[in-house]
Amino acid sequence: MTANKRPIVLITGATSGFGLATAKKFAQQGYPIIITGRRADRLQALSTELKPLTDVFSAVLDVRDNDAVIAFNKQLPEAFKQVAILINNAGLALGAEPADQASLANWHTMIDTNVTGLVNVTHSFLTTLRAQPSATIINLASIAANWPYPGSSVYGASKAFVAQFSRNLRSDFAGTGVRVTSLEPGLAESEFSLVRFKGDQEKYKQIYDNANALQPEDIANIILWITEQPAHININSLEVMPTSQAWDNFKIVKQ
Ligand code: NDP
Ligand code: 8X3
Repeated sequence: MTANKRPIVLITGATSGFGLATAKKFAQQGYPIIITGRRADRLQALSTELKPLTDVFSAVLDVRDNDAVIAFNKQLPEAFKQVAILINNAGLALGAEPADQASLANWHTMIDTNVTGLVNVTHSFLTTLRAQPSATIINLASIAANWPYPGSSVYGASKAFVAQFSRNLRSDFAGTGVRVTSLEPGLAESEFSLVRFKGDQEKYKQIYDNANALQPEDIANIILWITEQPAHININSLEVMPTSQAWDNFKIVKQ
């Protein structure tokens, strides 16, 4: 494919789940896409699949490594430099134990990825985004940013950071061409729970069987919709759940 005039889309965590579905969605619509993640084999396969549809640049990138993020940005080919849509999607949960039983290493990995990684990529691309006539940043937060639940301690807190960071960016960029959205999905079927529970297939089945969970394609559709709103509209935050999911009562632990 040759370079086209649609805005260039950068997606972190495009090797699975929401990121993968979003890459496919934007490619089908003819947007030039930059796909990143840590798993080179998956990026290669996706790149091969999508290149007949659009311009694709893929790069192995661990968002936790700020030197790598800066080098990645610097070394983007000329045709992909003017990123106008940033989908900060890379992220993970690890474990769901009560806080006093949780692993500190897991907590650090979630903070390093969901908070520091997202900040690294955002900071690196802000100058480019500001230089576009119109730009959109979509940050993957979660319902866990808004609602506490047992076992969510650092995961939920990391997503609350993402949600508030998004609102603060919005404040900074009010009246400019840069739009910012905090996208806050609930239960969605992807490798998320396999990662969270170290590949435990039983647990995966327990969570998703008969739950009619959101699918990655649902999130990809929403992401495309957000970006295709007229330039004067900013979707600040968007919380989305499957109809099978809702809030529960406050618990009262009797003594
Ligand atoms: P998946 O596990 O399917 O995908 C996660 C993606 O993040 C993978 O492509 C993975 O790629 C990438 N990733 C993880 N760590 C890093 C890293 N250090 N550097 C670069 N990429 C990384 O999960 P989902 O698609 O479900 O999750 C996507 C986002 O949505 C996450 O931020 C998650 O917290 C959030 N979310 C998920 C929900 C759900 O229920 N599924 C609900 C609400 C929010 P690789 O391993 O190749 O690096
Ligand atoms: C993922 C949704 O409810 O598992 O962010 O935390 S939840």
